[in-house]
Amino acid sequence: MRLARFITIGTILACGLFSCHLLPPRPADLPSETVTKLLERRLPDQPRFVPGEVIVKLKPTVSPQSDRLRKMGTEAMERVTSGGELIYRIVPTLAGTMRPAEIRDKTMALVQEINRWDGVLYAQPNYILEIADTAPNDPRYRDQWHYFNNGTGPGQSPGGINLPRAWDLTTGSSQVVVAVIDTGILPTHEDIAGSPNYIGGFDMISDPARANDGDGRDSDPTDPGDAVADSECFPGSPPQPDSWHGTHVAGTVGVGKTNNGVGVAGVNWNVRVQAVRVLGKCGGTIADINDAIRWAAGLPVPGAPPNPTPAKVISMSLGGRGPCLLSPSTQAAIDDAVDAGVTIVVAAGNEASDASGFL
Ligand SMILES: [Ca+2]
Ligand SMILES: [Ca+2]
Ligand SMILES: [Ca+2]
Repeated sequence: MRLARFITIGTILACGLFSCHLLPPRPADLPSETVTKLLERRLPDQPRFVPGEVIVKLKPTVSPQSDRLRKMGTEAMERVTSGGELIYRIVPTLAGTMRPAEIRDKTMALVQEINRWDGVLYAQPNYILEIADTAPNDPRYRDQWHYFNNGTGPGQSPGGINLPRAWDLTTGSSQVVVAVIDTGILPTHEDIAGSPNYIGGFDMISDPARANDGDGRDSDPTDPGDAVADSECFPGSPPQPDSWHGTHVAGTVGVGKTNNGVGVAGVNWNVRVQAVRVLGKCGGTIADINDAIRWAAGLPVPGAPPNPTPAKVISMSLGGRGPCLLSPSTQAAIDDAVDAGVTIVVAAGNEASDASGFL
């Protein structure tokens, strides 16, 4: 993605976004083993994608070449994305006879082949993105270090954003809607229940198994948890506890009540926060994320109701390994949202790695 097109304050925001305490139970109450697992959550070394699926953008005058697809053992799914892309997939009966490595290889071969066809603007895998790290390395960051002034002296914190001085100037505006594209939210959390800052959202996860709430897309972005067992995501994938990451991020933005003597304070005391759910068990697909970006921006998404309160700011604290050019469909979604006047803020991660190496 052309990072210059969005506000590249990811490092600052990432520090803020990952530092919220709005977790039930509070991290301090979690078993140390669980905390260790959360801290060890890292992006995989290689980009992951949905086996067998290819996102394809055709030129406007071109129609899907069904015969050609059939000969290749593929078909076009009925679903059309918010970017007008089609999703091709290996025919399920064929995929069922293939080993996982074969499906992965065939998916990449299909991407290369289809990109060579006349009339194709781009073809890419349906990448899977994940929480862009859950926490910085120092577990004590949870003690509001992010509110401090940046520095290493007494009462200071590297990466701190000096919030008390900012609050002297303003505690934010209820006119600003921030969409948090993440794992959803826990609306019954003691600091969120009854908060005027929470205005609902949408659950954009199309795969019920990934969604973990019993269905595909729906209007309730409540986070049912995203814990996974050993090897549940792919062979050898580590077990993970529920992250409650979306609640965590939204809490830092300011979805809860602030200055109420309960829980934590948000960066913005008066903001309106919309939860758009895309990350479930084993992460979320780029096709769902692209649709979530456009929905949050107030743009149409096939099959989803219009967003009654389009966002001025979209927060995406998620990522995957690989350069942005791997996903032209996401660049298109970002461009559409920016053209609609939305500021997009993305995590730069907490891994001291060049942000250009992440989707
Ligand atoms: Ca659902
Ligand atoms: Ca739901
Ligand atoms: Ca509070």
